Amino acid sequence: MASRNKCLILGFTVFLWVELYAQYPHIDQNVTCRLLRKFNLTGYVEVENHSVVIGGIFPVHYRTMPTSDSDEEIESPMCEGFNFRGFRWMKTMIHTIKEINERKDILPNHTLGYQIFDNCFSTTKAMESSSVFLTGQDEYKSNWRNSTGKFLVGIIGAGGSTMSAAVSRIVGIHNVPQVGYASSSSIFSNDIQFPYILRTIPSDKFQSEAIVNLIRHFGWVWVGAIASDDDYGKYGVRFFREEMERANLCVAFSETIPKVYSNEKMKIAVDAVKSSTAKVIVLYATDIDLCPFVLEVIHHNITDRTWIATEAWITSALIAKPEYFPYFGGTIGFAVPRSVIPGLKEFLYDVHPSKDPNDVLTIEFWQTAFNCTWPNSTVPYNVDHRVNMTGKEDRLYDMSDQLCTGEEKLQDLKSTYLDTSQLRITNNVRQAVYLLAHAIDRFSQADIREEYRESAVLENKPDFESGKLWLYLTKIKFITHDGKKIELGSNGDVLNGSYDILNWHMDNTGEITFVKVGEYKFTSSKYEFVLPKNSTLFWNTESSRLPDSV
Ligand code: TCR
Repeated sequence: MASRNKCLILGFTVFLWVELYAQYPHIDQNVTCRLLRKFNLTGYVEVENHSVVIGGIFPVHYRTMPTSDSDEEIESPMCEGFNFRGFRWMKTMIHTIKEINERKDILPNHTLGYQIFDNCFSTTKAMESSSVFLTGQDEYKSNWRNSTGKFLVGIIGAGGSTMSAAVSRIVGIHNVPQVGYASSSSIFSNDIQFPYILRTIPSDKFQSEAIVNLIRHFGWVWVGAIASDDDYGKYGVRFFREEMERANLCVAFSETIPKVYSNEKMKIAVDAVKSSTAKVIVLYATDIDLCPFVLEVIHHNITDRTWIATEAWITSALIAKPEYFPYFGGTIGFAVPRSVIPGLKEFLYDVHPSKDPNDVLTIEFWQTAFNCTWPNSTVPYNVDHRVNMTGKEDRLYDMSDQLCTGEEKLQDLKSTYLDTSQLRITNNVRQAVYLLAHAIDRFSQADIREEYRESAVLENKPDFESGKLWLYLTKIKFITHDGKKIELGSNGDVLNGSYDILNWHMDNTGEITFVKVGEYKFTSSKYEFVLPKNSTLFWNTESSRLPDSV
């Protein structure tokens, strides 16, 4: 019972009142403009009995749905398209916090609480979450230091670069550190623009360099590029183009995939691919943004191309589907190194909608995974249909006729959520939590002014400045559970790291496999490109031989 009380799982609606008293000389002096915004945020919160709270933001849905605002209320959008991978990331944050709380060697006298929200892969939701972190759930004053009696010491997230940038504009005002697990854009290396962002994923500067080295390795000189229309794709490709130029190689074309479906813009990108003689094309986008483009490639029957994948889609279940193999087989690119996380699998399996009727994410997970409706649930079960090839909305948003019994077996399920064979960004989430925990630990023990000691950080002394935690965060070095050293530079960037080079094959059961064919290691001053001659490479060309792109 005690643990149930401790654990407050939410399927709640947060109201935020913004009162604007506008005084116009020509109009009635008493005109009051009141804006009521209703946030529909979902996530998990456990703050009771913990001295410190960590925020988290994860994409558990693929997008927001349009809303119908009334005069009275401005409704925040609801979300749709359950993202099993994002749900795994969110659960990993909770798992890591629980692990740290049980450990005696980190923060022995304190435990970490959490407040975690779904951003639905949208900037709006990410910013709503940030407001709630700062103001509490139902007040309009900034009270991140004291209303709950806890410190919000930092935020894990917010996922993609564009979302993290938006969040930083809000929480950065209060110097709240943000640790990114997937925000790889090179913009965050600028610590004047983003003074409080650190990350456990390397900057794309390294990935763009790695791509050019891969291109050089295979002797390609004429390569196309397609990017998502956001801080990830645009800055990634910008760096890529600069590196190509430096290496005396040519970019045949460089187009973007629209964020909001536009037939016209999509056509420009597809036509560029179709009409170019470049047979090798870099796709700098996350899988969610890439999906409509992938459908176009299939629709136009574009085969005989070799795609260079960035880390954001190389192991994506959304794209690595056997039926797409004729078009995307032979894809080669980079991935964050894989890890095995002790105890995570068991933790992920420990999920059942009967545990808590308010745990709307678990109910939706169950309904979506087993294609059934949880009895008495108001959580819609939704089939994930994006805008289709003709640009028409092709969305089903419905409850399944079949009721869930609760006897459905997770063991029988083939779900990205439970697949622990490719823990890459998942491990970045874990290390982001560890980074914060180590820094709080060090800070709480530090030999700093007496009045700042321990109590200052952990008992909510009003003069505690979270900016001071920053000094510890950037100095932390630690060894991960799998023996890797984590060390960040003063701007919060990973100083050295590596990518696996993966190539898409099909195994004899008809599944796509991600075969590691090489490795790319880097520090800020040098790199090492390893792709042994005897690696088995699969090429999707007519001859099955290395494509020419000259
Ligand atoms: N950086 C992307 C987001 C992203 C991502 C991913 C999303 C990365 N890797 C894997 C989903 C799955 C890398 C960004 O926007 O910075």
